[in-house]
Amino acid sequence: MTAKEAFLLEMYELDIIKFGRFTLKSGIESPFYIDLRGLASNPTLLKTLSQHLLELLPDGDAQLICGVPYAALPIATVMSITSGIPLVIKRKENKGYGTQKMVEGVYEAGQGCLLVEDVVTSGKSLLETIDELERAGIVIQAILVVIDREQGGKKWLRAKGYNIHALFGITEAVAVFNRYGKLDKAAAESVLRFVRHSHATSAQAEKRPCLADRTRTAHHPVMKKLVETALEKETNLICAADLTTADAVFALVGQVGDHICALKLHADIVEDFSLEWMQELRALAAQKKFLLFADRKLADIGHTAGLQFSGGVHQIATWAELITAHVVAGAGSIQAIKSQATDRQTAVVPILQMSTVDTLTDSDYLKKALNVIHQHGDSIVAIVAQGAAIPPRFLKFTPGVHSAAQGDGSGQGYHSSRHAILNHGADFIIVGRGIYRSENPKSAAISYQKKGWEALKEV
Ligand code: 5BU
Repeated sequence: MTAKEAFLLEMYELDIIKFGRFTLKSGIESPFYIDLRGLASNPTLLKTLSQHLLELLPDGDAQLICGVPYAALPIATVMSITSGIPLVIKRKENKGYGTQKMVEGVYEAGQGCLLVEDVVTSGKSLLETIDELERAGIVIQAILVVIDREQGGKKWLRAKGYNIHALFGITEAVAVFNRYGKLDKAAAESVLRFVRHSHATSAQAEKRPCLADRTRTAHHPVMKKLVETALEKETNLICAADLTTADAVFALVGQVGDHICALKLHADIVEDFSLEWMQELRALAAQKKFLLFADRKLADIGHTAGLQFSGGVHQIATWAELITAHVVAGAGSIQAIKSQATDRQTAVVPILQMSTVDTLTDSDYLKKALNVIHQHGDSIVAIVAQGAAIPPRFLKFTPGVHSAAQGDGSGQGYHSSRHAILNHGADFIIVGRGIYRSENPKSAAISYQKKGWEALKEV
């Protein structure tokens, strides 16, 4: 075990890094929480940390050292004592009288400074401190951070030209905790997934139209129907009925039908699928008012995708109002659906970003996929995505929602419905096992319905 690893494990034992579900100051729900303020009361650990941070810059010739208040203040103080580099203190707020100086201590304009921070997330609060120091004439020589939450802040500051170093990245920390048995696989996956999908800020930055507005602006009849259904029933819940017999699907619909706006099906897992059964399901959907959604994930060349959509055993084109398609092969699947849904009875739901922890839908893929989506927007009503920003004309469907679990151990990653809606910008949530595996699917559906609808009103 390296000294750095031993230090990390000590931080874990002292609850400085915690795992679970935490709501951050920004309102974002995070699967981990870091609070280094407690470190001030542990002189030994503080000394070790200061040493590690100073070692990040072996040949540093800084003339000043400054900690971002408050958590990094004691860290910077110990670093100053250890290294002999004089400390300056940045005020959190202006005194409102006297010199109104924001930086206290003895310094001269033009001096180089090491800026110390406990955690970097978006980098915004660090930039505020940088601004104050620079206004006082201090030159930021390097920024030393204890933990990088890997949510873009370090990259952003580096792109702005700052020399920023982190002692640990959260990915590295998770690997260490996992290696030493402190974190189980599901929790580790949940953190990594959170990190990977942390496009949340950009998703939130673009104000999305509310459902009521969409009834006027809907560019596809299926979008209008879905939105009107959601508004009338006050639900943005899509239930994934991943059950393997026709009867089981029926039984589930009996329980949850009143609380959902769409029923998502994998027709190919229903052992006794028949078109007659589908007719009955359609009648039930009309009576209980929900849409039928085929999660077929078409991904082949256009010709094959067309046959899969309209032909075969399932004849999806005859019953599905929504169908998922990958764009990995280009626009072929979308075009095939478009050309066969001549009355616009079926709308396409392309998959942009998957919910799995090891999905290949990285930022490079997102860009290219969005290009395809843009070109065929008239037949698309919604996009399956997690935190990625999507064009506001489309609805966002987000699977990987569960109120209790963080993952399923087989790659699926979960967030709460609140997180999906408020942090990832979901308009509709897709819930499967959280409902049909619960003791009481009806009350589970009601709970997801209520939470989802309340969260949507907060957007
Ligand atoms: P769960 O039981 O809530 O994990 O089921 C989620 C459903 O959503 C399931 O039918 C998946 O096939 C589907 N899904 C998903 O989980 N993640 C994705 O990225 C996509 C679909 Br696309």
